[in-house]
Amino acid sequence: MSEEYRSMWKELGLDLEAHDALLGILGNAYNDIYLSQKNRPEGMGYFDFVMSEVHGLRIRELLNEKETGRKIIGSYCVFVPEEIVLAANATLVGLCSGADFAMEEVEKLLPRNTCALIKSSFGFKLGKVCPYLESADMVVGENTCDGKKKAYESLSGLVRNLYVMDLPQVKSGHGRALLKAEYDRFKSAVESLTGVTITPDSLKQAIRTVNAKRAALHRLSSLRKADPAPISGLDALLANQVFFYDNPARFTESVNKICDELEKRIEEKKGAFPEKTPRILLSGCPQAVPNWKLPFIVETSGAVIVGEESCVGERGTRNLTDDSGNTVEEMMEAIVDRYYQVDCAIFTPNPDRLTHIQEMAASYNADGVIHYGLQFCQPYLMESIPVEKALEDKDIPCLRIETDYGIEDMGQLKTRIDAFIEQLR
Ligand code: BJ8
Repeated sequence: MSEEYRSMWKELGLDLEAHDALLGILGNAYNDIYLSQKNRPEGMGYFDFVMSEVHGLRIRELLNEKETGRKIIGSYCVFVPEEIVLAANATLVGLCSGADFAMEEVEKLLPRNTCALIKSSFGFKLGKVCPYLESADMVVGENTCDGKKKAYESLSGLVRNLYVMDLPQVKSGHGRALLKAEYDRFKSAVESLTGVTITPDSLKQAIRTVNAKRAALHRLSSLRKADPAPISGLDALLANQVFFYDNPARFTESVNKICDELEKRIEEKKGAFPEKTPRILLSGCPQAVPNWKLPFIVETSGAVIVGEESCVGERGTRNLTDDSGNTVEEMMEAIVDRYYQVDCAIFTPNPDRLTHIQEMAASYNADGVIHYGLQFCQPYLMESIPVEKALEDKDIPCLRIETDYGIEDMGQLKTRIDAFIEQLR
């Protein structure tokens, strides 16, 4: 790593030794999991580069933005509207993390039986290894699951400027009104952070920018319906993960470029895996970088992942925001309408998610669904049972997995996944 990056990390307050260790693990995992894949689209070179610079060049860019007065806002959930952030001339970055770090320290603040995603976020803070978190001028927490909402109480003592957004748990008139009130409050908070008043023009432009990012991923998703699948699930997951870090316009362009290449591959019947490879839909908890364990096992066991019903995937990016409004208020209503459709398992009841999984399984021609639940994640583990039932009703085999970020259960997971794939052949 260049000396320039090291001094940048030091200025951000990172623990350089711990950070070196993290980058070492990340680099090795990336080589073993990503670069060892065969038949990758050439366009993935861009994402390989992004990952190799995820704590380097991208952080340099964010710090350059800060020097011009632009603010950086970090978030842990897809309910934080990027449209509002961009319209106020700020940048949104995802902060969720997918690796265990500083667990001893974490367990002094959180019960051991907290999900890995929450623990990991604390670990990256306590271990001083996340340059995104340390660059953020505002960190947004949201009242979603009990684990997150209680964890933010402790996180408020660890990060500066934690902003907590309340979210509805029930999709009712009251629920929508709460979401609208909270988005209005968030808009005011972002405006006062940046000193920029959102205008109809800036909000429309922001909606279009975020819509373009999502539309590029929709295009990518629909190309995965082909058999042979033109891109591996691992590579498609990476694009969905980079969505949360990259410059929006550059991301959109890079995904569209891959899609152009995938269209040609489909014409030539060139796949990431041979035709008739068993096709799997993944459903459940979000998979943040570098949580690639499950797709790695699935795709080295003779199946291909063709879709992710996840917030790092279709649940997060599924709907566009109507950009036809003329006033800020009309567009704020459109933003609420768009996010209100996100069918996170924290909602009760949550029938739309079951229907959406059935629809995804059909439209991606999935032979089976693997439900991915993080240990101690009550919303998704509870909901995995009705998900399995809804799939049974459509004669779609479902395997429910409960795991964490550790590698200890890899052998056991592989045995179960092998048997599941065998059943699909
Ligand atoms: S909209 S899925 S990003 S809350 S895995 S922390 S639910 S105990 S992440 Fe999420 Fe927003 Fe919902 Fe999506 Fe809690 Fe479960 Fe942990 Fe989770």
